[in-house]
Amino acid sequence: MSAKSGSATAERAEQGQGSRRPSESLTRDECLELFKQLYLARYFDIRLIKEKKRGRLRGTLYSSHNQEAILVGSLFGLLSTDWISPIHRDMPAFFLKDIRQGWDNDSRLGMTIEEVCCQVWGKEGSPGRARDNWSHIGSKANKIIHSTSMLAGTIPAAAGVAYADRMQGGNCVVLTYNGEGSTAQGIFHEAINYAAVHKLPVITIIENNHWAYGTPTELESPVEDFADRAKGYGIPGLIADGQDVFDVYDKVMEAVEHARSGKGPAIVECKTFRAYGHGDHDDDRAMKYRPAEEVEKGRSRDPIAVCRQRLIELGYLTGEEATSFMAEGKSATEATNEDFPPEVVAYLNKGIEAAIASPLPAAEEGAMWVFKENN
Ligand SMILES: Cc1ncc(C[n+]2csc(CCOP(=O)(O)OP(=O)(O)O)c2C)c(N)n1
Ligand SMILES: [Mg+2]
Repeated sequence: MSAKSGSATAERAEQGQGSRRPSESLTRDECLELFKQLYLARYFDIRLIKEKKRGRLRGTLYSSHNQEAILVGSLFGLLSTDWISPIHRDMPAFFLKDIRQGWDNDSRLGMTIEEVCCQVWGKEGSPGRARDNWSHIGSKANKIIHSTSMLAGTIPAAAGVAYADRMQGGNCVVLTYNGEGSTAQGIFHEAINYAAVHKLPVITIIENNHWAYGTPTELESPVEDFADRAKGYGIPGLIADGQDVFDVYDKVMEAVEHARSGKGPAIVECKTFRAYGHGDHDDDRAMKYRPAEEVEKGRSRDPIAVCRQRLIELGYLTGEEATSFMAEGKSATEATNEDFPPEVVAYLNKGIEAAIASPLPAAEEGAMWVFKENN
C-alpha cells in the first residue's frame, strides 16, 4: 500500500508533493470529529455482529471493518447538496452523509441512525419497508442514489443525476462507491466514458480491498492499479491509502475540486483490505481461500490506529486521551463497549432501540411499489 518505486503510484505520490494538502487546513475539532466518525462506523459493524450472535437480528451482514477511512474521509468534505451512491460494503455511508451538520440534526441531508437500523432490522421505520435488510435503499430528498444489485450499476445513474443537476443550473458532485471487482463490468466503462465525454462531475471511488467475493485482484484485472483505468478516459486517476482517513480526504477533495470546477470526472482508488468474508455467511470459507499471512498483513494498519497516530503527532491527543478507547485490531468478539467513546455507543443504542420498537409493516403492504399506484 506504500508507493512502489518506478511505478505509476510512485509518480503520483511525487506529483502531489510540494502543494498544501486539503487535510492540512482541517482544524483540531475537525480532525477529532473524523476520528470519532471512524469509531462510529466501526462500532456499527461490531455491534450488528454482536446483535446477530445474541439472536436479536437476522439477515446477512456485509462488513466494512478495516475500510471505514474510505467512507469517513470521502464524505467529510462534501456539501449537503452533493449526491452519493453507496453499495453493499458501505452501509455506514447512509448515516455518515452530511453528519458534519450534527449527528442529531434532523435537517441534515443523510439518513438517520434510526432509519438505517430499522432497515437492518427489516421494520416499518425503514426506507425499504422490510423488503431488504441491507443497502437496497435510496433517498431523493437526502440525495442518496438507490443502491443497485448489479455491480457498477450506480455509475450510469450518477452520470444521469449529474447531467440533470447541470441542466437545472446546479453545481453538485456525485460520488459513487464501487468495489474493485465492479471495474470488470461493461457498464463501468460505458458510464465513465459518457461522464468523461460530457465532463460530468462524477467521482468514482474504487474500494480496492483485493478480493471480489472469492476472486483475488490478479484474476480480476491485468493492471495492478485500478486508477490506471482513468487514462483511457482522459480523466485523473488518483490513488489513496485507504487506511488513512486524511489521505482519502486529500485525494477525494482533489477530485471534488476538479469536478466542481467543471473539468469533469475522476477515479479515486483507495487501497485497503477486506477484513472478513464477503458477507458473514462467507467468514469461515474466507479463512480457507485467503492465506492467513495475507489477512494478517492486510489488517495490520487499522484505520483507527493510523488516525490515532496522526492525531498524536499533531498534538491533538495527549496523555490519557492518546490511549483511550483502543478499538483497533479487535474483532466483534474481542471488542467491548469500553473500547468506544460513550457518545458513539449511545448513538447506536438510540438507533437500535428505535428499530426494535418499530413494528413490522402490515402484510397488505406486500404489493406496494410493485404496480404503479394512482396517488
Ligand atoms: C453484475 C454483478 N455480477 C455479480 C454480482 C454478485 N456479487 C455481488 S458482490 C460481488 C463481489 C464484489 O466484489 P467487489 O466489487 O470487489 O466489492 P467488495 O465486495 O469486495 O467490496 C459479486 C460477485 C453482482 N451483484 N452484480
Ligand atoms: Mg473487492
